[in-house]
Parts: sequence; structure tokens; C-alpha cells
Amino acid sequence: MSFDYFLYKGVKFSPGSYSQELLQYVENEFQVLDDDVYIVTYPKSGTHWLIEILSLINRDADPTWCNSVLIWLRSPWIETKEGQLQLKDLSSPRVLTSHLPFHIFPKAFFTSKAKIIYVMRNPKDIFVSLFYFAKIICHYKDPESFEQYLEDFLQGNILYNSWFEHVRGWMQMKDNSNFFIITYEELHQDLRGCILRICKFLGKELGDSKIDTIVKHSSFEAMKENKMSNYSLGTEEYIDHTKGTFMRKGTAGDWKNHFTVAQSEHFDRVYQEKMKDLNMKFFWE
Ligand code: PPS
Repeated sequence: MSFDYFLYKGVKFSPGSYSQELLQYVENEFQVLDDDVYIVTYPKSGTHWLIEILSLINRDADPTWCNSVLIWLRSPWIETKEGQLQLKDLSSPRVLTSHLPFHIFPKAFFTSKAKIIYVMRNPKDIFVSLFYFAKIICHYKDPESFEQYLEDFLQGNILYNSWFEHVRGWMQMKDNSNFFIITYEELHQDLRGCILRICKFLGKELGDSKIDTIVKHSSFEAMKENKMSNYSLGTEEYIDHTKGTFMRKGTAGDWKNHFTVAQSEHFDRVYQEKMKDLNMKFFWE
């Protein structure tokens, strides 16, 4: 795609689905309800996996909603023009989604009882996932090459800026009781255990067989098959389906199939430098 990103408080956004006015509104005027749950992520971290899990938890494991309503209508993006229209049709309790960095998230959240689930993923895998996604989705500029795009990613020269800034910003919330962190890698390793932890955070008790049903319907295979969740329907305007699919690979560690040793070492050096004073160890490290 050929366009220029615009800046809102230093963060890059693409024209089309975003605007200065909307971002200003979302930051300063968006009404947060006490029973809202927000899935907050840097792109490609596992956002949709969480939407599917929460859709199932909130319907007591009944998959009918997931199988009949498009995923982005179940949990609209608060910062996009489309999302703002879609969320008007939602009833409470709402599950909403956002890729916004901490410093421009709706101010009203911070004085509310609403909850955030922050999903994180190994940034090397995020980069690979994004490299393929940017080629098929219109909101991102087309990557010139893997090498160049890696530099853009490390410098934050892309939509939503840098992964490092996103994580560092949101980690200011890590000790708050309404803020829950989960990683893509944990979901992979123990989906059932993660669902139980998410239920606990949400104050939801579901029996064993319901948890099993949620595990089944939120697997990569089930979501890839589900036309309401796999982005094959209603996305022609945004996604070039001839170039790839949204539900691409769904694995942890795919970066090893893409990075050279030199690229991986370069990434590690930038990572160490940018994260050195954070004093947090992540699940994928
Ligand atoms: S987005 O567009 O930024 O909101 O993307 P996001 O949903 O955050 O991340 C997309 C990646 O998550 C993978 N995915 C899953 N992996 C495992 N299990 C399930 N159920 C699942 N659902 C989505 C999806 O395939 C993207 O990762 P890659 O590595 O590209 O396959």
C-alpha cells in the first residue's frame, strides 16, 4: 500500500481506519464502563485467540456466538472508525480490543473498575507474523524486504510504533489488580491452565467439561476452520486473500525458520539495550 503514516502523540497510524479526531476522542472522551474487559496487545501477539477465548467464556462455553458472529463484531477495536460504529451494538458486559499504547489509552479506564488482559508474544515471532500480515492487509505499508522491515520493526518505524515502547508503557500497570498479563507462549504450552487463570481473573467459574469445550473451540485448527473467526469473510476490502491468510501458522518459535544468526543476534542486542532497565523476565526468554 502506498500512503504516509500520520502521527498522534508520536505514534504512527495509517489513514483510512484511523484519524486524529477519533484518536483524540478515544483518548479523552471514550466512555469506559466498570464491567468492560479490554484485550490490549501489540499487533500479532494473539489478540484474536483471546477474543475467541473470552467469547466462549462469556457465553458459558456455548460456541453458537463464535460460530455465527464475525470475530471483530464480538470485540470491536476501540480506536478504529469501523470499531467505533460496531461497538454501539454491543450490550454489557463488553469485551473490547485495542492495540493502543499506554499513553494514549482512554483516560477513563484509569479511574474505572474495568479490566485489561494484556497479551504478549516473543517479539521475534511477532515480527515474522507481521512481515506476512503487512503484505496482505491495507493498514500497513508493504514491507520492502525482510531485512529492511526488521530494521523498521526494531526502530518502531511502523503502525503503532515499537513493540519495546508498547510493552514498556503497559508494564507500568503490571502490579494493578485489574491488569492481567498472559503470553502467547503460555497459551500454547497450557491452553487449559491459561483459560482457568483467565476465568479466575474475570471472576467466572466454569466446570471441567465447559473448560474442555472452550479449549476445543479456541484451538488454532478450530479457529482456522471457523469462517466467523478466520477473516475469510467480509474482509475483501482490507485483505488481499491471494497473498496469504490471517490464520497463518499459529506456532511459537517460527522466527527460527526465518532469521539468520546475524539477524537474531542483532535483534537480541537491540532487545537488551531497550529493555535493560525493565527488570522483567518473560516466558519466552
Ligand atoms: S492482529 O491482526 O494484530 O490482531 O493479530 P493477532 O490476533 O494479535 O495475532 C495473529 C497471530 O495469532 C495467531 N493465532 C493463533 N495461534 C494459535 N492458536 C490460535 N487459536 C490462534 N489464533 C490466532 C495467528 O495465526 C497469527 O500468528 P501467525 O504466527 O502469523 O500464524
